[in-house]
Amino acid sequence: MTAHLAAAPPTPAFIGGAKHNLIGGQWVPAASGATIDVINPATGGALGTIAASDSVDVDRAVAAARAAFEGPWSGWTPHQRRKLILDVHDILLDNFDELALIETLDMGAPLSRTMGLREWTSQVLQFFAGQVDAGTVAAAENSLPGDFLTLRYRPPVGVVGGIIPWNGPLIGLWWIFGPALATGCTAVLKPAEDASLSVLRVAELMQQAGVPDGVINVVTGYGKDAGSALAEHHGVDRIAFTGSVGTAQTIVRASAGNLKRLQMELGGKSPDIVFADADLDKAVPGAAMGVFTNSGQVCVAGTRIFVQRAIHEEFVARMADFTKTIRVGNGLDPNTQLGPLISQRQLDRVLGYIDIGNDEAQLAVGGRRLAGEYANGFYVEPTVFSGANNEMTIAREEIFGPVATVIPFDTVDEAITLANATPYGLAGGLWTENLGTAHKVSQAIDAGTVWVNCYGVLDPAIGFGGTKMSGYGWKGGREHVESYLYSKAVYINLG
Ligand code: TXE
Repeated sequence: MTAHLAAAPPTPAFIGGAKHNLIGGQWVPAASGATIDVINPATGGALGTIAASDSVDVDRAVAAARAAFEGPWSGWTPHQRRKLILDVHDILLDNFDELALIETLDMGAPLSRTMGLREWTSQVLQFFAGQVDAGTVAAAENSLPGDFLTLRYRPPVGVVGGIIPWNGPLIGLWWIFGPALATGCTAVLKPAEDASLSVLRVAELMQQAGVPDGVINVVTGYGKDAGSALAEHHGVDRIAFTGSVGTAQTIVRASAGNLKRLQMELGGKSPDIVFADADLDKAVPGAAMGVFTNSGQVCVAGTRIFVQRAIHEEFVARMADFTKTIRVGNGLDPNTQLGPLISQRQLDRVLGYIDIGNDEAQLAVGGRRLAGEYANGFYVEPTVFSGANNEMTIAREEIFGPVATVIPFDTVDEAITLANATPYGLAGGLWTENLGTAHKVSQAIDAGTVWVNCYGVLDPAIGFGGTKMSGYGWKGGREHVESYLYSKAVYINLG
């Protein structure tokens, strides 16, 4: 079903013109003067430009972050940092309608989703505000012979480089700025070339909230220029990356020069298992939106839906019916549930996989690019393939679009084997009314996060992360904050 845009909200004054980098508190163009056109994925229209930065700009940003790290910021108390994060929280919430609109225009997600990030942003910032004591000095009881005082410190690691993708910059930036502010690190963030505007506006607001110059820096540009320069830079102590496996491998190699600490959150081909005893009124929309949310551009998307054979036919029919009710359209329409894909490149990629799916399996619903008034945007219908098996390309490769693959299974053990037959290990889900099955299967799925009778729920205080080829390093929770600190012991001989 397509949603029709009636009256669009007014375009924020921030949109349009040339956007610059934030380096050491100054907004500056790329040293080369190069820019990247910003495209609205809903219309194909232009939204201005961002800086196409390279290693020269990254050098300057890292120098600014280092100077800030070694400057007065290092003397800020945990209480001052907590107050700063809460001030950032307040200014962001006061301006959230504008931020959501910028995100919708820049990366296509509907307002129904981006407006919903207000509550999430509030939670995540409050969480990090509560973590400012993670580095507080701890004195250990003397365990040595003689008269010793042992102190265990947790100093901040230093300058953190963040490289994030385009599928949710308003979420992704907090996994870097949040722990950096909480621990006293400084950061250089490179957002994705396809979606940088909301990050730039957040950075402006953070300046207004009083974040000192150089503590957060934003350098926009292509991965091969700005991203690789950050990954290689010897002035960067830690890299936090979210994106594709191939790019992660490049970054791991590039970061070897000064042995950076790394956090990698990569993609997945997550299983979502529907047992015959599941409540289908919940499982059908739950599993469907577990794939289609954000037009399938979600790292944890439950794209392999395993359905027990006894209910397989009924499930496919009900999922197809549900999918037909999903409203696809311009994200500015408050009724839109799914917006466009991020770019022509991503549209081509997803349509390519749909072609493969048509050869490999049966198309149950969807499968087309939207035409007519949508022809200039990058829209694709939510799509379900059935009659599939785990060996097919559409069941093995991350599509990162609204494409679900339904695969039948017979026994609990078979479901577990199939679910784990993937190089990825980011997430998984299962739907059952049987407590034993819920416990057994949730423990057996090799993944960092498993949902039972729900999908995609996330508490920043608990967090999520991956195993296998989905990466390493936890996002959220105390563990995440502690990964921005290192351990240091001081032994003092009092004798
Ligand atoms: O990802 P990249 P792309 C998957 C998804 C998608 C595919 C390709 O399957 O279809 O990856 O997307 C920066 N050094 N995910 O090409 O390249 C880049 O500028 C340093 C899953 O957009 O990984 C951007 O800021 N940085 C994923 C970021 O890396 C480099 C989200 C991500 O881009 C770089 C996104 C380099 N050499 C894509 N090359 C998820 N886990 O959510 C690129 N970058």
